[in-house]
Amino acid sequence: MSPFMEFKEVIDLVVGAAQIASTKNLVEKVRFKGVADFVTEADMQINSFLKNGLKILDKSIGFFSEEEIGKLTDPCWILDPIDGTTNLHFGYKMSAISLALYANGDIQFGVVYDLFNRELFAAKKGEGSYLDGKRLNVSTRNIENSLIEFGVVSADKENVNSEFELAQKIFLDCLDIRRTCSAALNLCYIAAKRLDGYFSRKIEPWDIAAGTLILTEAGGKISTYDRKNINYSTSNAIIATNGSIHHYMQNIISPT
Ligand code: LIP
Repeated sequence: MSPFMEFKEVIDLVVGAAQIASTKNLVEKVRFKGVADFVTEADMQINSFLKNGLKILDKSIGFFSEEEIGKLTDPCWILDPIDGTTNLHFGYKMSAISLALYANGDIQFGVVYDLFNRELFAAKKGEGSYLDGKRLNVSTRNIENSLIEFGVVSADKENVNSEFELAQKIFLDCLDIRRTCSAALNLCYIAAKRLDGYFSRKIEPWDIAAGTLILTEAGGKISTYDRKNINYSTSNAIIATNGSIHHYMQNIISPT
């Protein structure tokens, strides 16, 4: 039996919402939230579609989303209607809907739906991670053979030196690096052995809530730069890996 039976209607809602991102004029209609920070009409419409749909399923669960001012409650849905909005607006095909259920102080369920490849990543706490129904396990690659993704804070161009310095150091030790800008998909890609590590000095909870569970249920690790667990009520500095290279990444990013 699928571990996701109880979340079937939630998954159907997410897959249904993806249609909105296929509407050309909704993706082109863009508003600037800040430096290098866009919101399209598609983000707003997916937000409303899912908020209303989730409310009908269970009105006692809170709602915390990139596109709405609010705060984390327990229990709560954590939504990024489109993770990789800039990618979507530019036609760079790396964007996803990311939805997680936070309850009892942790993520209990997460789904990330790739808007272009139509791949569905999902995980339930204690029951594993799946890609289109197939169980996922992280790689066992060491740093020499690893592909590493990194995030930068696009809105803070004056303080990016540290990230590029770290990326350079890691680049010299690993196989190669990437920066594709959907943190949700980056975490799923580590779960699916397509990537081995990811780091970012500042990432928001909705970008990583679902991906964190998908990663850890596939055997991966995630921690903050100061070696703590993720705090889902605020932004975090994160290191996410296949587990095998976690010490290497921690030691290079924040040596004790
Ligand atoms: C984006 C992230 C991306 C990160 C950007 C941004 P958005 O999310 O997923 O990886 O580098 O700073 O936060 O804004 O497209 O949902």
